[in-house]
Amino acid sequence: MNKQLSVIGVPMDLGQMRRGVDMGPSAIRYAGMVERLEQLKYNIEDLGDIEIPRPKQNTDEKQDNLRNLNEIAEGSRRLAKAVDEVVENKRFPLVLGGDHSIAMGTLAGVAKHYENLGVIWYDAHGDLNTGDSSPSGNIHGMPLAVSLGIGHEKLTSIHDYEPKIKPENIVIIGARSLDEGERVLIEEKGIKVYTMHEVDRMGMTQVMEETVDYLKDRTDGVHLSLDLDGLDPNEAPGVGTPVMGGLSYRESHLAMEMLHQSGMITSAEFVEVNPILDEKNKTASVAVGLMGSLFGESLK
Ligand code: EXY
Ligand code: MN
Ligand code: MN
Ligand code: MN
Repeated sequence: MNKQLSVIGVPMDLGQMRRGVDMGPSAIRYAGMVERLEQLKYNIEDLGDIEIPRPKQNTDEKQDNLRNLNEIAEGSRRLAKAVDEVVENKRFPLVLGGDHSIAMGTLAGVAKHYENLGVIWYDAHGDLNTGDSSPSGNIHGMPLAVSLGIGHEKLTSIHDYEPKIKPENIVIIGARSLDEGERVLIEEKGIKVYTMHEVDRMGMTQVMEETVDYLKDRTDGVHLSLDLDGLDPNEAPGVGTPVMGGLSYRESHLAMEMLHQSGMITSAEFVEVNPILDEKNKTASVAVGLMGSLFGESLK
């Protein structure tokens, strides 16, 4: 794994309705991220936070069922530029959210550097909505579709190219809340999904073995987009859209260890940590614990 890490915080809360997720990057830093990774002998440069524009109008006004479209598009462009530069400098981008809408910017910055970027989407949700299919108008439920080039042009065109990724290079893990339009898209595009049902039946070991196997020959880099709501809300309560019956901390820890062993992860983001909804920074600590495993902590 690349030992040169660049951390970028993205205090974005415009992709959904619960305030507080903009403080996610601080919460993760306070949970001891840098110290934890320095122990693993990484060289860490913290680039601070991207500036996110504040909406001028009432946040409930939507354009084409897309809440805060212009501000999110602008924030994503700034993030894409910063991430692009990190990859250009041969460093590993580690992005801290912020709600999951930030993945549009992260992927825009990363995918430019790969022919076939793989994406592991660790999440209770598919994030495959568009303005037309979304029940909420919340853009944090759309970044995976946008990255496939599906959705509003102001979003799909971020960083001046599209699409960013291909459907056959995606693996979704932990899904248990998919809207009708998302199911149709998954079927139509042949996106690989391990729902909670499959995780329960197969076990996380097999899910990760298959995931690594599936991605290793077809991709030239793999981005991990880890939404903390992929975990069960009992263990990661500080998220805006919790869904019961999620992945355990132990399963997630194992998944991160296996990804470390695979050596295939070339960029990562940890999103949806909302310290206002959290219990004593528990969810941020879980995020840092998972980073420890992803970046190579082990008991031996
Ligand atoms: N599917 C629902 C929607 O589009 O409104 C909920 C999306 C939640 C997205 C979270 C962050 O992963
Ligand atoms: Mn998500
Ligand atoms: Mn989610
Ligand atoms: Mn372990």
